[in-house]
Amino acid sequence: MEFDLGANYDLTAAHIWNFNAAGFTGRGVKDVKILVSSSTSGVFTYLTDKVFTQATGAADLPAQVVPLIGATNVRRVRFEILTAWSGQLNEYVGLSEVRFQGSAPAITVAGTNLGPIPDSDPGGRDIHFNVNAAPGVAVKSVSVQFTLNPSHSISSDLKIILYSPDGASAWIYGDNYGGYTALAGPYTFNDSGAATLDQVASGYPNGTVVPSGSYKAGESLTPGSRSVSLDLTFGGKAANGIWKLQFIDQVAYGFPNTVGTVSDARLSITTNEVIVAGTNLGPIPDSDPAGREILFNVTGAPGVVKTVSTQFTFNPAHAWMSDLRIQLISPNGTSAWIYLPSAGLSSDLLGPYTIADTGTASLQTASTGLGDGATLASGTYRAANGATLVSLNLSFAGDSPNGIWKLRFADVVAPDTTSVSQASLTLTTASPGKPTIAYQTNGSKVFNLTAADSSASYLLQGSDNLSTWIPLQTFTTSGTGAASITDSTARGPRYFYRAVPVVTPGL
Ligand SMILES: [Ca+2]
Ligand SMILES: [Ca+2]
Repeated sequence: MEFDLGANYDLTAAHIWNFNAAGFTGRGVKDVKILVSSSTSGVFTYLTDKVFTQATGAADLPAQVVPLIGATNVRRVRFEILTAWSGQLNEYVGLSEVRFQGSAPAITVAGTNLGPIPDSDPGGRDIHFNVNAAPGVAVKSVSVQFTLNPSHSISSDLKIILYSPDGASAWIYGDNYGGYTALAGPYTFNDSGAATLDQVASGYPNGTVVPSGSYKAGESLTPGSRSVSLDLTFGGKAANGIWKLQFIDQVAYGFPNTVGTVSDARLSITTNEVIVAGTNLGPIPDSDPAGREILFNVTGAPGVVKTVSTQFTFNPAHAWMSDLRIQLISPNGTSAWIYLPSAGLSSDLLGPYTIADTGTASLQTASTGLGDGATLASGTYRAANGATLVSLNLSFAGDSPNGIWKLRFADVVAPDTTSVSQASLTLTTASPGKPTIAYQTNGSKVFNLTAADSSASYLLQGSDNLSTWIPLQTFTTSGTGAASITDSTARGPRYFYRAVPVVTPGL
């Protein structure tokens, strides 16, 4: 049995619903060998052997969550079914449903317009990388790689610059010491490199080839090699568009091979999305408002929160869903209701349910009209406080993404019970920008923002106490991440402004 995921993903788990026709659960899959492939037609490699749990024939069975370790950059998954639960050799065999859980790996794009670098020509050669990710996806980190074949024999003759689609640039390589080493590669440039290519090249005698490897990006305009952070230069910018890697050959020498040919180039981008699996899964104590807190530990995410969604699954289904209250709490203590009932409902919750601003109905609205014992279908729903929809993005926009997030489940009515069997938190982040305020002689104030994300929308908020923030107006930034907003409203003697990145329905 093969699954084509439609794109490449780093998988963390498979959710398995085994064959579940009452009286025929022996046709369910028992022993299975799992293999993966990174392309639509390439070879499969062995990943793991698993035993899928036999279904019982009862309705509303939860999925079995099968961890997948080492399943990176997967396009296709193959289940080689070895046995059925009946043990019969010629059994019919099947599954009810399969879902895969994971995240998008780095976006890697091969360069086009490869070829020779024109000698002594400031126009140079531009290698193009056409990045076509999901709309609104912003850059978290950047890595670029190239190979010169034939090699370039006079290293000090070259300079190499990377441009993002909005025109921002970073030096990849430049020479500071007049090197006569040769460049061939492949050379990879990213923030985890230890030294610039120029620093390493200076340690090699003239005429030798600088070894391939991983380097920091660096520039040459000032004495001494200086490194450049590609992540700080390009972080938060829109990923989509044409990136350019420019090779400029500065001098014509009377030697062969002083030009070089770009024979291969790749750009690799990771995005600003963070997906964290919940810990402290388990039973929700019955008739106990303290409840159970699922924990999400977010570390190392750049910028501030832009979008928030969460997913969870119950096992077994919880009858009388209106026993439950569900709340998401950020590391700084800000909270938002996912589900706070304002109507009694006897239908069941099972999941997985994704709660996101992209959903339409709340859990309560979607369950209204379901009968006693019916189960709300898995899908994407809105957070809500009673009958009022809650924007998770707006609730947490501008907060720090890092720290322990909590998803609090309380079951306040006996006797029906359940456990939380799976939960995850997904955040995207954006630069908060750098604000300054200019006071005008007419009493109005101009809020200037720079170094914000060109791909994000922002909401200007005001406060007279630094704890309650009032929405003033939404705005977008220019291609360079700058904006200027005038507030003409008379304010009290102490008034504060901030801008938070927002993606909100209706805004
Ligand atoms: Ca040259
Ligand atoms: Ca209960």
